[in-house]
Amino acid sequence: MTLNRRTLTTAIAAASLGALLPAAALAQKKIVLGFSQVGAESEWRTANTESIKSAAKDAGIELKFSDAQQKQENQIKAIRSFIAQKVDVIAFSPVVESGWETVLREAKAAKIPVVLTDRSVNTKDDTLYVSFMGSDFIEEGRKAGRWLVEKMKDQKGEVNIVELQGTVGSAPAIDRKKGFEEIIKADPKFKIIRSQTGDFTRAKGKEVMEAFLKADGKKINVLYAHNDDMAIGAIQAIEEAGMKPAKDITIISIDAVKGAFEAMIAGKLNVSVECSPLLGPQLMSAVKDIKAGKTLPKRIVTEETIFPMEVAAQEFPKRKY
Ligand code: GYE
Repeated sequence: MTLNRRTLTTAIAAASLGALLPAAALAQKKIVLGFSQVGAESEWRTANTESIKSAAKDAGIELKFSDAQQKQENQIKAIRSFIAQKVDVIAFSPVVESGWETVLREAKAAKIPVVLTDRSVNTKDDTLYVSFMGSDFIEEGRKAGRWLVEKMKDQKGEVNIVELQGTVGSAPAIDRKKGFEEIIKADPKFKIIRSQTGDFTRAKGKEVMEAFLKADGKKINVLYAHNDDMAIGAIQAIEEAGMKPAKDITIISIDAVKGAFEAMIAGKLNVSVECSPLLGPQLMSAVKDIKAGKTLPKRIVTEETIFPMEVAAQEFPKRKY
């Protein structure tokens, strides 16, 4: 090959580009993810936060993390600040289902993709978010209901149930109630005699259970708690009232966190329906896919099971949260 002027310049340009490449690669910007968390209300939430933080680190994603202390207004503020900072992707776990349209439109106008994790929103316009990843809360409620129906199948008289609901207006509180009721309504012997929110916390679970016990005491056959923390708080209230949890009152809860396994092993909780908080790795791969221009499924459902107290001791060592 004869080296004319043109090929020579091209060769020089290619060589200098090659020299520049490693530096350019080094300087490549990290993906920035803004994440607005609900709060720190439960063992589940703590595990969820930990999963998101460690997965971001492992994935080399820069995480801007904001804790809303269970207040929607704080989440809206955080999302607006992520928009102002021009993050690459916004993810959040909406504390309640409604009231997100305005801020989601602002994110859309700024062309920042939004991923919902754990809890969903009830907007009609599903172009306002890219994907929703998390559990099927209705199905969790159904699992709780099916377990109870089976456990009480030979019971002749009425089964009086008290219910500790999660945060008012939140997707898991709405759906876990719905799924449970759908199953138990098949037999009129099942009666929810009281239902109140315990806001997903131990302290509130205990407080509300105390009130239930004061009002109905020995009439109560079953406690259905929308999460383990409220059940654990309620167990204390039951013991303080001189009754035996899991014996005098059958207790069903949701999450299957370590605290629930400890209570089951101690014979104080009958069953916990699994709800996995380990959404971090899934979220980070979704963020990378979005940046790579891939299309994500609109709904990514977490696979889960149910743990009755009989298997608790054997399962406990395998639990990751
Ligand atoms: O069950 C509860 C937490 O949204 C699935 O929130 C989550 C729920 C979880 O506070 O413990």
